[in-house]
Amino acid sequence: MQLEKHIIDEANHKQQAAHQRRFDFVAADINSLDAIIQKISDFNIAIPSWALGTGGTRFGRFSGGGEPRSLEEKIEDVGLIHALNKSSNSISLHIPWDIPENASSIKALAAQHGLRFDAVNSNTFQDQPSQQYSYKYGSLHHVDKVVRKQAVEHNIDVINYGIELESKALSVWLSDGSNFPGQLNMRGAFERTLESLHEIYDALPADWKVWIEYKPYEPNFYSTTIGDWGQSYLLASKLGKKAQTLVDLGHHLQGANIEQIVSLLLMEGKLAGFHFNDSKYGDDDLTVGSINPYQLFLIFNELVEGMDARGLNHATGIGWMIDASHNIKDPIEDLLQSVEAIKIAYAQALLIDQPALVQAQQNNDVVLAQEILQQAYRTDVRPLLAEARLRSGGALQPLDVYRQQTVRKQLINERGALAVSTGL
Ligand SMILES: [Mn+2]
Repeated sequence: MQLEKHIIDEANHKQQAAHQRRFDFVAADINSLDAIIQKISDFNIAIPSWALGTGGTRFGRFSGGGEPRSLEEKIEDVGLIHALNKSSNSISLHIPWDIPENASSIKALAAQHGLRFDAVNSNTFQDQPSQQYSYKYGSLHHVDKVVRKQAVEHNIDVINYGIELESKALSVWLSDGSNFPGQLNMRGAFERTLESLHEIYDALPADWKVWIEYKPYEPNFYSTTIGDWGQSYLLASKLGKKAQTLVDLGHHLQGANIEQIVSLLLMEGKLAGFHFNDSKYGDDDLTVGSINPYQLFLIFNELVEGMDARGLNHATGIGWMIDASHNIKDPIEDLLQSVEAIKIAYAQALLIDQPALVQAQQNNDVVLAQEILQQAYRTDVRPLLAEARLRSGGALQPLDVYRQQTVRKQLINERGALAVSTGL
């Protein structure tokens, strides 16, 4: 299904007076208001194809009903999100869960919804029925060359699918690691991973990047071969300019200072981009901003400051993507909330008085530095986001419209209560 523009316009009309009151209140104190609203409008976050279904856990999976049954229906769902929030203009595919059988018709369908294709993601953490060798003991780091070769070839296949869709990046996350001490020679595993990644790197088109994701544990519980940003950075540095480190917010041990990691990767030109989610304990894949919105704001402070220092365009300088797939919410509602939370943190970071912060840091005025950050963080920027959506043709209140239009009920009628999306 598609949401007609007049439905969004009618909903906006009803909310216009209340919006204007809230907007005028916050706008009165903001310098270069239109430039900030334009930046908020330009900032889009890619939706992963695996987030349109209800995620499961190792204990079970509870479908929410009306889940997309095909890549085409996943594109339709992202189209719904984008029609409402005008902030999700691309989709990130996971191969082999979402193989585009006919690239030109898939591209045409995406274009109808105003969408393009973000990074393509390979998968060597599961065995597929068609493959010859198992990844039980790893893929790119495997001790057996034939397994590594199979995994390298899969990644090259993914690049080729991506070329047809006009993607510009391959995103690699490896589950390779060990469950028990002694299982693996860690240096050997790293060296084999580097060698495999070199072969993949050599297959990248000139204008492509490879994004190397890290994760400290799970599914392996003793060591992960690309376990932290240092290991990813080391690989990316050895590979060359087209390789960068991807930061997934859920892939850190508790208490890790992610904003510092981001700051230094940006400094080195090695920050590929983000996988957004939130977590309380581990890689929980919770809705962005649901647990620790202040941390997200602090990360965006480093991003905005660091991107400005390098002259990067905020919207396109690095990759922005959600990587979450929670198990009880309506996935579309979850994604609307996540995009909103990301853009709130971004907008708040844009409001930080950077010259004053620099001065406070120079003076070692710790109290004032904190006040400057929290002045921005405690500003309710939601009316700015709503205004940016309004100006872009989206909904003032996307979630309200989604619910008023009973979209999920219609999707269930169309696809069935038992429709199950491919993926996790
Ligand atoms: Mn991720």
